[in-house]
Amino acid sequence: MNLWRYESYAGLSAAEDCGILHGCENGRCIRVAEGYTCDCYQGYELDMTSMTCIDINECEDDVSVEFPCANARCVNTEGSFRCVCRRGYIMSRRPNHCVAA
Ligand SMILES: [Ca+2]
Repeated sequence: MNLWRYESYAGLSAAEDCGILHGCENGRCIRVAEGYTCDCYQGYELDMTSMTCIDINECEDDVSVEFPCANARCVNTEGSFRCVCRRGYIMSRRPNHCVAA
């Protein structure tokens, strides 16, 4: 049964089990018709050339339609990002949204 096949491979991480170099670091190895691929964790995207999940730089303009931080500087972190309020601004209740102090 197809579902069982999928389940049996889901969650493999060791390179020798996965059949992919580095074994889907920052992701989950899944079996597909073509062989194996990596289902990357949130905040990561698959780099097809190296078949590894690499951090998404959320602070880059082309990633988000909207800049993720309001009145703040965007700092890219591994698997995520954070916003550092500009001088004279403090973090509001809205996530990643700074308001005038
Ligand atoms: Ca990031």
